[in-house]
Amino acid sequence: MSQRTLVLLKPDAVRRGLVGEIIGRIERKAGWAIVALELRTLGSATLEQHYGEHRDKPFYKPLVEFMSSGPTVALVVEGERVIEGMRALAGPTDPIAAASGSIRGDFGTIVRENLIHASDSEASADREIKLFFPGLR
Ligand code: D4T
Repeated sequence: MSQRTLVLLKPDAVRRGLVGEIIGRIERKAGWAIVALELRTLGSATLEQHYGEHRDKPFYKPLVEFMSSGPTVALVVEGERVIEGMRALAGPTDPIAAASGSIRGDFGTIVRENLIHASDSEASADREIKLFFPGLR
């Protein structure tokens, strides 16, 4: 089942020089392909839409501040079961609980600065791809 998913390499990943390492892991998954990629600093309008479900949570404001604190790499990855697969590659939200071998498990310690976002369902992927790459066919 070929799918597309929206991936963000968050400002901590860019600042720490981990973009090549993380993209390399994505590229090495057999049959997956990057079909869109852009470096950009996210504004509050985009982040309000992207993280709208968390608007009322105590971590929302610091999360938006962190996510707009520097450039992010946004990409769309296409391939077999890529939505589930990218979540597995990333590891769970809390990097301390994430297994070694996952991106968050190998490089993270802080929940907010957990390096990477990947869409969590087909509905989220559709919505997020339209938000970040409205012209993508
Ligand atoms: P994203 O959406 O960035 O891929 O992360 P997850 O899908 O793994 O986790 P999430 O939606 O629950 O959280 C979104 C984002 O908020 C940060 N966060 C989360 C935080 O700063 N403090 C917290 O307590 C939680 C739960 C990290 C990811």
